[in-house]
Amino acid sequence: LNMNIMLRREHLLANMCDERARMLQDQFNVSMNHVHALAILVSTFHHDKHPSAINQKIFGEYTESTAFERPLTSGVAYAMKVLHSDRMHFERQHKWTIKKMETENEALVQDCIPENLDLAPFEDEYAPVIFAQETVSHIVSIDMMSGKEDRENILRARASGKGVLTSPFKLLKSNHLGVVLTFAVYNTNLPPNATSKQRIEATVGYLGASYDVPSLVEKLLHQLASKQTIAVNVYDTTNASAPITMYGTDVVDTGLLHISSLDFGDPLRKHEMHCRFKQRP
Ligand code: WA2
Repeated sequence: LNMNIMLRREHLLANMCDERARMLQDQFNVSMNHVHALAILVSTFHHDKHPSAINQKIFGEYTESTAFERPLTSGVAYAMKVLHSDRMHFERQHKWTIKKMETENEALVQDCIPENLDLAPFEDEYAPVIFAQETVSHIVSIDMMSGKEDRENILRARASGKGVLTSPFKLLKSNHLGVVLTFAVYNTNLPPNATSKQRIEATVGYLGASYDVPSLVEKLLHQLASKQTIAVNVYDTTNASAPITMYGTDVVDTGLLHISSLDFGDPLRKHEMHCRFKQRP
């Protein structure tokens, strides 16, 4: 009998964990598809249409009113590819200068230096945000290539043509770890078998979505009345020997552990959901 109860407990935990992992993965996949569609929208109505049919107001309204299509995202934005030789022209046209991304510590130090305009330093190219959903309007004019994680994502997205994910990192104006999903936008109709060199050359910009993982997973789990029963942790396990906690508090060992795999569609990143009962039997 005791054995039977133990087995049932194990099954219960496995089912609950798999269900939650599947929900998270499905919701992520839904929003990823919609972010992809936004990249095509920008290509069609901003780059292929002269004059462009999109400006910040239209992008802001459209992305706000379709936000329900992108569960788990905290905001979407579009950054343009700008070569250094085009920087002056670009800045004059937009009537603002390209800013460098900075950590909060740097910001504190720089606040003490008068006349510091935190201009992006000279690089061969930039990725300033020109359109943003209201929720992430603070990144407009910031060069996304000046942030390590964003830069890596941009380089990988444009060479591959796929949606790519960053490792968890602290997003701007957020106190949580989050991840960024990026799709490149291309100027020509690239053949499906295009080389990465062709892709890089045809790149005109980058459509990205940010995910504030802790608050969004919290919201998802809240919908399932089980928070008193099981403790859930989500990890980025890309580096198996140094997993990064994306959601959940310190683990309390209560005996049983179930691990459900999570697939967020970027083969370079690995994620897992770990579930435990909050109480021993
Ligand atoms: N979006 C929102 N908050 C952030 C962030 C970001 N990146 N990076 C750091 N904090 C426009 O991949 C292109 C969005 C980057 C896209």
